[in-house]
Amino acid sequence: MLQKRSWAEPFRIKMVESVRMTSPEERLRAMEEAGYNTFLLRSRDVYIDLLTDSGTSAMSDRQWAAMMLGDEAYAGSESFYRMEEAVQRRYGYKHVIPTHQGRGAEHIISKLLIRPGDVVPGNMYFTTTRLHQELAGARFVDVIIGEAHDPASLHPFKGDVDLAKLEQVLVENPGKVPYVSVAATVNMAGGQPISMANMRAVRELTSRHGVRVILDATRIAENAFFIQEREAGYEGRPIAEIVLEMCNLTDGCTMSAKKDPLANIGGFLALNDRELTELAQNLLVIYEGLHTYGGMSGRDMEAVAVGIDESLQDDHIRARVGQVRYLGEKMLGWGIPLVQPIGGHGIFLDAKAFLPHVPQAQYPAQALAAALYLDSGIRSMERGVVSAGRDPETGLDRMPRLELVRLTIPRRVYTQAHMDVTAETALAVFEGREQIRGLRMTYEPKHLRFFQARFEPV
Ligand code: PLI
Repeated sequence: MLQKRSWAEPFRIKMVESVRMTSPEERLRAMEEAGYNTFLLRSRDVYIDLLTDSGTSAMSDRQWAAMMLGDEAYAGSESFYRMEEAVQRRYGYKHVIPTHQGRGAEHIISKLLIRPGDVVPGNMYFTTTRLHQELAGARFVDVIIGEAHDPASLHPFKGDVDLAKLEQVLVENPGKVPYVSVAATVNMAGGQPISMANMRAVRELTSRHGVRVILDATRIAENAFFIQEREAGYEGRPIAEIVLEMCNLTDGCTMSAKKDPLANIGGFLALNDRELTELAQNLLVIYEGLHTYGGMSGRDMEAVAVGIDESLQDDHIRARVGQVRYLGEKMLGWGIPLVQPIGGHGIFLDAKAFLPHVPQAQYPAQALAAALYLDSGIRSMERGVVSAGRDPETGLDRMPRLELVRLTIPRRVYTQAHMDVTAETALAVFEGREQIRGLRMTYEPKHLRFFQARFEPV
């Protein structure tokens, strides 16, 4: 008798793309040419690409069909109005400002709201978000709960804001906090969710201080899945309803449509305040494009409009997070150290526990990402001291407690067999971990160094 019935993805595959397996010698040459930075590898040299879930989703037949309807008018494109309608209906904000991708929206909102000397609290930093806040003159203050910095903590909502820490920042900096930056889910913590109860408490606290809440909605559908699964009162509630409820607790959002909304490019800023919207639209024409395309083509906006609806279907999101969990549970079964609970968009290997013999100053996560590639051509990403960058005030490296390697799962792209191969790669590297050496940085760009830095083995 079958004890358990399996589930499968709610789609079938209509088009395929070949991938290439390389030899160990080819991979070593490619890694050396890439300066031990997986961002600098050519995709043709990658077998299973888990660098990011950003812009790497497989689009549906409906998205591709909608792209044929793209209205490429410079001004007043019908495609913009279709995307605007989808954003208003699904996320509930009044005004939609299209941008070329998420960081375009972060740039506009940071320029608009931040004055030099301001303080922006948030539930852990994200690289581009914090950099735009800093470039606008603010200092970012991390107010996430302490559990988020502990890879082994099983807290169900590691994305929650520590309300006491937030209140302290608000009390100590009157008139200097333009907004609180809240992400759902929290990428750098391992794709960890924030609870609705915590979001409601953040709303109440900030209302008392007259401070806005700007949501990073990039992976909000995944966040809603965890709320549906774990939070009292949300069991059985549709994902779409949970998303709308969460957005309603905020004043606006930035969105990278390259993640949840299943598009290959695109993003937006959404706001409720009319005056602020007009100012944002005015900045938009300087930095992105006219307010009815903002750096996207008409067909991109069509793909986003359809993708938003698809991203909020319960069976889609269950399969998406389910695939990530399948991979993580396999690795956990073999004792491979990773961030728990398993998050929404990828597996985050704990490089400090994986390579205890490599000091953090020798970039253990960067070295581990290189080792995974050398073993089987699987591409992952460092999320540790390299990504954290330097403190703008002291110029010294920030030494984050989390030193992670992210194996990020693109949406609707890979099969369960790809997950098996990935888990087996992690196991092979884990078994040979004592051979892995640290790295030294040989080239360091000024901003967002993880994208272009180069390394060599020590
Ligand atoms: O890559 P953009 O500019 O469309 O979006 C920036 C961005 C904002 N917020 C969050 C939480 C992100 O994860 C994010 C981009 N993330 C990338 C590229 C990633 O690989 O995770």
